[in-house]
Amino acid sequence: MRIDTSAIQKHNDQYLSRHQKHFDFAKSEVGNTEAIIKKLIDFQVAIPSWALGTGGTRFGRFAGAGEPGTLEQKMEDVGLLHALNKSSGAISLHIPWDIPKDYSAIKKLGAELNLKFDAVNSNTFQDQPGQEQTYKFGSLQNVNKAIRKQAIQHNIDVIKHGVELGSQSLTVWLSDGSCFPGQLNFRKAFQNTLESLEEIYAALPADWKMFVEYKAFEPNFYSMTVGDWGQSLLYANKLGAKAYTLVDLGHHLPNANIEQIVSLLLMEGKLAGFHFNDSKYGDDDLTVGSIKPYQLFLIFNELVEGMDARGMNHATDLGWMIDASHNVKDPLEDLLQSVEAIMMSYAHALLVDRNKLNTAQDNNDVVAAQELLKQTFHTDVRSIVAEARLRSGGALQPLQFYREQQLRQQLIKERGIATKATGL
Ligand SMILES: [Mn+2]
Repeated sequence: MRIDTSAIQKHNDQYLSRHQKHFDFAKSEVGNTEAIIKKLIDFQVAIPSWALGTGGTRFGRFAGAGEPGTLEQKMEDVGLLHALNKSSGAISLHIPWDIPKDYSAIKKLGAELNLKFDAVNSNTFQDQPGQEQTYKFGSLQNVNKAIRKQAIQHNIDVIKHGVELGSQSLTVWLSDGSCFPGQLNFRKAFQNTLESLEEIYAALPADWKMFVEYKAFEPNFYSMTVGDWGQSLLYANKLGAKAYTLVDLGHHLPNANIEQIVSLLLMEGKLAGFHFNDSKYGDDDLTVGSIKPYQLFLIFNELVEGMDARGMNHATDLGWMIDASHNVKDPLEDLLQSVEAIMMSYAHALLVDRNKLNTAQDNNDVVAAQELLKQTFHTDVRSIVAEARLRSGGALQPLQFYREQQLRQQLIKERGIATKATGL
């Protein structure tokens, strides 16, 4: 399904005068609105191909309706999001759930929908039908060389798919680890994993990056072989200049200071990018900004500060992606909410008066430093984000538009009720 641009225009006309009032007020409160809007327009957040269907838990999955059943339909869903918010101009493919059958047709569809192909993601956390070796006891870490070889080859195949589509990075997330004390020799598991990653790294094209994602626990509950940013950074440093650490917000133990982790990884030039989500307890995969919006702002504050310190391009030098699951919501509505939360946090971070903050820090003025961040966080930036969308041709109120136009009902009419997204 494609969005009729005249419908967006009509929607915007309806909300324009109210928007203008809010935006005029924001402009009077905030000094550098134009520079912020330009950065917001450039900023794009990739949508993973597994996020377009209803997720589930280990207890069950309550499927939604009108889910995309094919890669083409998933791309159309991302295209729909992008048409509304103009900030979702990339898709990240999961292999083997979404293997393109016809590369040139998929590339053509991507161009039509204005979508880039973000990082490709390998999967050695589950066995596929007909697969020779099992990953029950790990993949790249496995004590059995034949199993490691199979997992290495899979990653190399994923790179090949990515090359065909114009992706430029491979994300490796391993579920490898152990469930019980004594099960694994930590050192051997690390060494096996490193050697396996080295073989994959050797297959990377010159202009590619490898993202090593870490996770504190689950599916293994005693140890994870890439369990935290320290372990990921060890691998990335040993692998070489094209390897980086990827931060997934949900992959930390409770109350970890993620903003500090981000700051130091940036300092080392080893931050790959982000998987956005939110959590209350663990890897809850909730809507971005739904539980801890202040933490999200603090993370963006460090991102902007650290990227500026290194002269990096906010939009292109790191990978930005949502990695969430929607168990009780329409995935598309959830994704619109998530992207909006990201854009607002980014806008807030751009608003921070760096000179004032530096002065407060240099003077040990704790209250002034804290107040500066707190006041910035409470600035209403919704109309600034909406203005960026408006100027790019998006909808002033994407969620409202989605509901007014009954887009899910249209998708159900097109695809049927009992469709199932691949991989879910
Ligand atoms: Mn992730």
